[in-house]
Parts: sequence; C-alpha cells; structure tokens
Amino acid sequence: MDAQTDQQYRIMTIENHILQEQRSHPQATGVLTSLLYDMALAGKVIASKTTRAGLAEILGRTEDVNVQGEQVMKLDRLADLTIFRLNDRTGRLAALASEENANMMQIPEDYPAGRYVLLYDPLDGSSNIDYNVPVGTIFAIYRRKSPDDQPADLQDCLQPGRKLVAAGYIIYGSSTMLVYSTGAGVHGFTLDPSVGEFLLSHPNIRIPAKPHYFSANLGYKFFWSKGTQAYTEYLQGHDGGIKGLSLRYVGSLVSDFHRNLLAGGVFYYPADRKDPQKPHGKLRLLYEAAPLSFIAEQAGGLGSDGRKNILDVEPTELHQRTPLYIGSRYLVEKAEQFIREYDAT
Ligand code: FDP
Repeated sequence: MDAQTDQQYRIMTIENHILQEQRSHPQATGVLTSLLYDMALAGKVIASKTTRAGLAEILGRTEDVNVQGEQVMKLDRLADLTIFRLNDRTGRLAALASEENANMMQIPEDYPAGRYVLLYDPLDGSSNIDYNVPVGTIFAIYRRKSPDDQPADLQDCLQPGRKLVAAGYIIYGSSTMLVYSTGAGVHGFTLDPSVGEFLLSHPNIRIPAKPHYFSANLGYKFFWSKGTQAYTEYLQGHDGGIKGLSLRYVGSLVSDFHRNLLAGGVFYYPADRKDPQKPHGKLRLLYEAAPLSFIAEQAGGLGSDGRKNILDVEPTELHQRTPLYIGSRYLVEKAEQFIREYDAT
C-alpha cells in the first residue's frame, strides 16, 4: 500500500489523536491526555442515556430546583453525576465545579488531588430534552493555582478563559460528536456506535469566511438594547451592509454554536430587560461562554460580551452570567461596533 492510500484508510481514534498531540509537548506527563479521555468516556456514557431517554422512562422533571432557579431534569442529574464520578478519584483533578451545583466540589478525602480543575455544564440546552432536540455537555480545564499540597480553593475555578488549558463540548444529536481544543486548533470526532469509539471526522475546524446564519432568540428583541436591535437589523440586511443571513435558533447553545462553527455565522444571547434578576443575560461565563469562546478563537472566530473578549473577563463568581456574542470574528466585531455606537457604557 502506498503512503497516500495508507493515510486514506488510517482511522484516527480520539485516544490516538490526543496522544499524538501530547507528543508535540515533550514536557507533558500524560495527565491532561488521560483527563480528556475521561471526558470522552463520560460523553459515551451520557450519549447512551440520552439516546435511550424515552425507552428508559427517564424523561421529565425531578422535584428539585438547581442553583440557577431552574427545574432540574433527570437527565441533567445523571449527566452531572456521571462526569463527577468518572473524575473525582482519578488523581488528575484538584476540584470540580458544575453548573448544577452551588459550590465547588472537592476531591473526596483519602483520594489524591491532581493539578487540574474541571468546570462543566453537564447537559446544556436541557429545556429541549423532552422534545428530542440535541443537547450537549461543555467542559473547561484549567491548571490549579493553589499549591499542590493544599486543598483547592475557589480561586482555582475563578480563572479567565485566557488561562484555559483545554476546552470542548459533546453534542448528543443525530450522531454524538466530541469537539475539543488544547490550544492547537479545533478537532471534531464522531462516535461510531458500532465500535464505541470517537473517530476523527472533522480535523482542524476553521469557521468558514462566508457566514450563513445568525442565531438569537428574536422573541426577546424588544427587551434588548438599541445596539443589539440595530445589530440584528444589520444581520437581516436592513441597512444594506450585508445581504441578510438566514436565521437558525435551536435554543440549545451547543447545537447553535456547533452549526455556526461549521457553517459560519454568529450566535448571541445579549443582556436584556426581561428579567431584573438576570441583567447580564442568561448564559454562564465559566461553564458556557469561556470554553466555547476558547474553541471559537482556536477556529479563527471570536467570543465577546459585546464590549470585551470573553477570554479576558476575570470571573468573580462561580455562576456568573454574561452576555455572549460568538462565532465568525467579523460578525462578532460588528456587534461590538453597534454596541459602542448605540449603547451607553
Ligand atoms: P437551557 O435553558 O435549555 O439549558 O444556557 C442554557 C440554555 O438552554 C442554552 O443552551 C440556550 O442557548 C439558552 O439557554 C436558551 O434560552 P432561551 O430559551 O431563553 O432562548
């Protein structure tokens, strides 16, 4: 077999891919590699639950309300526990934080603590679960800041996106995909259910130069600032600036982000006046905005809160919310321009 044919028929599993990336960092110990592989495993376990959701009669809500004041779905809890239990005793993590838990989670006593912290949104877009709309898991990995021989503290989790070591998401849709970056490009893997492995299907993802879509909940348009309203009209082609993009809004961030990453476009969930309890919009900086902005930037795009690169925002709270404009760089910069022009600081 010649080299080209050999390459053509070579199957790249996620494990091989992560190991290959590790080889380009001679100082790497393999801990991050194992941690990423743990997340791939968590993705497989959660995918097996989401695809059997109706069969197992686990759809519907639990009685609980989570820290965000939202009703917790059973699958959210399953996903949350799956990720926690696969990671809390491996010796790779110093702490974990999940969108579903009010406080940072320490490693159980008697188990070794590691060098990394893991922040995750176990099942993003969960209000869509009952309707068979794709949902996803988002994860963010930082190096701990506190000394290795002491318990982790909150500051280990409150790090800006710039400090991310790796981030990724798993989307449970018509197929299950895992997309991740360690700062050397963005790579996508599709789960082959017949062999139970994530196989490289989208190497080196770059957001296409020509955008196709914009995604926002236009139902809230009248609660948005003047800048965001004017920006929306620009995207619709009203001021003749661009031809006008197609609107696609699933209402499941991972799905909306993933589509725009592959097709080109922008997703935004701005601050609005709808809910006085949420003056900065709905999305969470640490579990959603920062990891996805890291991926967007690695794919040539951008994530912004409308004024500032999301990766430069210093978090002050674990469950901090932020406006988010994310996707094709040009369109996100355009949003910042409209906001500067129309909205008071
Ligand atoms: P959900 O409440 O279903 O978990 O951050 C959560 C999120 O979904 C995002 O995935 C999604 O983009 C957004 O909220 C949808 O919110 P709206 O229903 O207000 O549009």
